Amino acid sequence: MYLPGIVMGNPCSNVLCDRLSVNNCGWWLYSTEGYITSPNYPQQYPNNMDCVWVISPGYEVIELEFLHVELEGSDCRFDGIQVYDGPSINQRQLGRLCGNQRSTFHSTGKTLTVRFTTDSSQTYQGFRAEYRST
Ligand SMILES: [Ca+2]
Repeated sequence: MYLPGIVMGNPCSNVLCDRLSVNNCGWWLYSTEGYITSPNYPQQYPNNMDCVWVISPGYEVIELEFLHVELEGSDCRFDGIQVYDGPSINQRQLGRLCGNQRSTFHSTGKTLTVRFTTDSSQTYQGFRAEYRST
């Protein structure tokens, strides 16, 4: 479900900003197209990250294409990417990526949320993903 109050409001009034201030990664994206990468990309990402990006360009639907993914492990127990169909990590999960998995995700509404978490050891190059709205 699209929640315009959250998208248009001050992002620092919700729990997302607590996360941003702690980890200094992830942000809100309002451009009609753009990209996100893991911290330090294409150098190795840090341990113990929990990054959240909210993609909210304001058009009908969003396509998010992961062009490069290089994470620890292949079973999502260590480091991973989760994609949610809406403005927070409490929305329906569209899918997740680990290891070298790549995919393209489509929102049903105007907002997508991406979360990237890493554990306490073993880092890799991370990921780059591009999004566009139509
Ligand atoms: Ca790791």
